[in-house]
Amino acid sequence: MYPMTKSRTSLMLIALSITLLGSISIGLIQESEAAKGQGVPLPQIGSNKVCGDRLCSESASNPVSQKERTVETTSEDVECKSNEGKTRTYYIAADEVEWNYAPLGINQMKGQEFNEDENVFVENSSDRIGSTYIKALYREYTDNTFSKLKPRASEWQHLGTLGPIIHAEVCDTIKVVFKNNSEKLDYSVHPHGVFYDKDSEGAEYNDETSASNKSDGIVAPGQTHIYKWTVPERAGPGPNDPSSIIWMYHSHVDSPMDTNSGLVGPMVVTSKGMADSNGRPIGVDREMVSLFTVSDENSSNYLCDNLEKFTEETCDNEELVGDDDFAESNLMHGINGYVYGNLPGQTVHKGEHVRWYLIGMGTEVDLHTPHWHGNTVLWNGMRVDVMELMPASLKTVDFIPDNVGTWMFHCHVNDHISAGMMSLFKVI
Ligand SMILES: [Cu+2]
Repeated sequence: MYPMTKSRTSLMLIALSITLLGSISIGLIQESEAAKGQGVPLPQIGSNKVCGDRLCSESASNPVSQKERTVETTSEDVECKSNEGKTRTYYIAADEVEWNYAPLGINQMKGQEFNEDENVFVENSSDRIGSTYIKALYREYTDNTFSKLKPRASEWQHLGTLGPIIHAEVCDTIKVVFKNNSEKLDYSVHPHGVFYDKDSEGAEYNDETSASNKSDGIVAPGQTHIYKWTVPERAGPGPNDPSSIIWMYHSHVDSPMDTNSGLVGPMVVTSKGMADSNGRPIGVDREMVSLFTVSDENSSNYLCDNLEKFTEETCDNEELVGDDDFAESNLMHGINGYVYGNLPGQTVHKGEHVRWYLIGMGTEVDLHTPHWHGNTVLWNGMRVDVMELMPASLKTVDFIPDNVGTWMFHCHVNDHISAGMMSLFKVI
């Protein structure tokens, strides 16, 4: 190594001083921003020049939106006073129904009959179940007599196998009166995100609770349980979330079997003061929900019932039940329980504010990448047209459709495209 000369040492000291001074002044600017209660601003995304829609220009120029997009350095949790919020009551049953993954009977993505590869999943024969399966689904009723189904409004037709959407605002209480209408099987309702005591968790395990706290985890056939979930601030949108976020509820007696059987539903929580009287986010014109999952009908509670009902075989045929090709035929790659473009009701309007909630469920094959054609969405301040979902992922995106037409909305995983995890949405 060469000995350092005096003049070179002086130059390095000057450079170091300049660097240090620069760092200190940047630190002071950040500190003064934080001191104003604004948090430390994230880098600004986009600009008015390239942004053609409302969301984009708001994030670039509207100070309120800019504040929403900062990381808060101090937390001001909303304390919910008793009796402050509303109690929102839902009457939900687990009903055993026949569900057709392809009610149109064709590959609607192509407008053609199913081909040989597609018929692997949807064709019924003497030893293949086909596209219709017995499933257990959460369905909403009008009251606690559970005698009348609440009709599903047209805007929610696209929910498919999903249970009714539960809406609540921070500080509300959600009451789910649950009836298990299964003939033979125990079911429950376990929520994500919200606050619950042990008697409303909807899952039984070795948790040292007494018998009085265990009635929630296993609701026997014909029985009813009332779940009470409160909605504190920490169940609502965080600093980088939009005004409402997606949670879900599902049966948790045997979680893998129950969810493959169909018992999953969406739950949306809106920030305090940001919900209308129905608990829906103010300023959002339309909400959409999409569940991406490979429903493994081999691991459903109803495999044997389905074999008996739709084929000439039974579960006694162990060779068939253990056959790889048979198993593959029962892997239903669906969006809300529909394959190959059969999902109805995904219509949005040009220029309206759409909030699209995404749910992933399943196992290690359930790595899904929902992709919208023709339009882009905003997620956490980032512009994307593909999202990533893992099992039990819950994500919320916003967008304003600007491109009229009929577009694909599908999983971008190659295997899943081939197996039918595709749908159409319309911008009108
Ligand atoms: Cu996928």
